[in-house]
Amino acid sequence: MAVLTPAEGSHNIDEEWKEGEPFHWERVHPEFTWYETGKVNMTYECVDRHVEQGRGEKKALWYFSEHEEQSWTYLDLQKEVNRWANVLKNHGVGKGDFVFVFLPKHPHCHVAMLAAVKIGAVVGPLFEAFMEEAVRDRIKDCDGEYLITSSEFLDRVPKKELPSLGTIFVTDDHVEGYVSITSEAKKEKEEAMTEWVDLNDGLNIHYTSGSTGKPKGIIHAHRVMIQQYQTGRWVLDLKEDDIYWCTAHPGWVTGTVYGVFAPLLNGVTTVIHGGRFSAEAWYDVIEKAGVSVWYSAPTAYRMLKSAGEDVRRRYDLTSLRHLLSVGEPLNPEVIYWAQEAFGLRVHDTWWMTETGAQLIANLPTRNIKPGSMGRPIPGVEAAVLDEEGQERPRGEVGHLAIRADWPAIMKEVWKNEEKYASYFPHGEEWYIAGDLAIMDEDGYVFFQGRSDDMINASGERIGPFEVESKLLEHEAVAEAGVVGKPDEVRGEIVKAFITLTPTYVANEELLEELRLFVKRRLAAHAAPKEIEVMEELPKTQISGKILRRKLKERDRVGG
Ligand code: 6R9
Repeated sequence: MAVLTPAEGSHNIDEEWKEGEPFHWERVHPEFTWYETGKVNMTYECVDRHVEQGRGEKKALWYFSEHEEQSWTYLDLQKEVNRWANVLKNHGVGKGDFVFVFLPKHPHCHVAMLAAVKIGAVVGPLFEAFMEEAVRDRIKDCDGEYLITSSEFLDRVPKKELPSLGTIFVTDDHVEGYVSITSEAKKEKEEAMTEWVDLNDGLNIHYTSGSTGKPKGIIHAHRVMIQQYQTGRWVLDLKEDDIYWCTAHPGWVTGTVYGVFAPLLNGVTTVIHGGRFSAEAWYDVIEKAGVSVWYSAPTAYRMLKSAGEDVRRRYDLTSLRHLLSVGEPLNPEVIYWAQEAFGLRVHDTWWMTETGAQLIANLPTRNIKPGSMGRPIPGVEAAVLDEEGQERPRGEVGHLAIRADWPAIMKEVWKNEEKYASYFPHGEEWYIAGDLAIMDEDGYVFFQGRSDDMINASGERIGPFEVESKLLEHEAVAEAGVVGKPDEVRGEIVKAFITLTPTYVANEELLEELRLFVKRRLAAHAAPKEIEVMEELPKTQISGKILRRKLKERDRVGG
């Protein structure tokens, strides 16, 4: 198997940890104020601490949109967070209250979240493109009392259906019937009291959709900072002078953990880009800001790839030094493309809303095996188990499990102990992720699919990811989603949904060529019996993951 060796250059982890050495998370504790005081607050560690330590003039946030650029120092951020925190307090927000934040990617979203956390509230960031129902389900589930939003989003807030909602704050100056947090903040002091809480007190809530039922509220506690800081340091490799950009909105856990908390904990400059994806706009931000560390998702990398070399060559992207990916399997083809396009490897990372921070990753110092998510990070132990909870032999597929003692693990599933318990079917020792994976002799973990995505065709188990990645190697294919389609004879057949790259048109000849392409390069049984060309693949709204479940349903209904 091809192995990509690390590039030259030094990384934070070099001097701090050697491969094979044990690592205990306690080692990180002295980095924080609570190590001495026993009391903690995420906002203090993200913002105030840097000002107190003389980094107040350093740029904390750097915002780009089509019409505007803003830059905020750590001191600016501290003052505004404090003013907003005072306004929230004046309106009765207190420790443990739920404060939902429904705002676009903008510094105000950061300020709102940090202000709520500063006074001990539990913040619930909502994805900017949510429609009425999604907003309602989430706020209703935990009887949310407060919401910070903007006037352009108000028509998606079904106020009448949300009796628990007391105050709605808007980030505009005058809107009848709402509290303008921005104008009230102008009258407030630049200082605010920090609500010192315990490590296990609630910090934020993110709703995740399972395969059934309504989304579940995953609550994290302030202790997540131990791992969020440390993974920022070792996995993202954030250093003093980095300009860092995570493309996710805080409504997705990635945007909260690695777009807001981890970079601020590490004291770097965070880039925020308002607006939608376009290859031109994104490359432009990288060039203008001089982004050095970039964290995005496979879908974004694939879109940049299919936007073509001509577009990319128009921008100076030489500031980039470290690329990362999360959320979906990272196809080897994307890694090879990035090597050509940027001269850099893409470092995959694996984690979940429930896990609170990265657990498996390609550390900057390790070899990368394209197709693998990497290995457990220091302080994390992973295994691949069978249905009974026994370890599977190396090289064989099973349930991905993590020894349940990492600091960022969720605190609870809101009002749903049963759901919480379902992650621990074999007792407290192992957390079962719901992903299927293979671990090789060297401990590298290869993602195979969600447990419910595996395909069983005539008794052969086929992971959709492998077939998708193979299809992607063909230059006609821009994106691919592979599912099992019910079949009377074979149980299931492999069915591929694809989108084409710009110069290709769908015809029988091409589809046959693709079938043969997979058959010759992978295996006959893995070659899609059916291929359907789509304009666009269905994706999760928040994180852009290909929705295999939707593709499956489509097949059942459409035949
Ligand atoms: C952070 C995040 C979690 C699920 C997870 C898995 C998939 C995440 C991945 C990956 C393959 C990776 N996933 N990272 N699959 N390779 N590097 O994505 O959280 O939205 O809760 O999703 O996403 O299936 O179980 P969340």
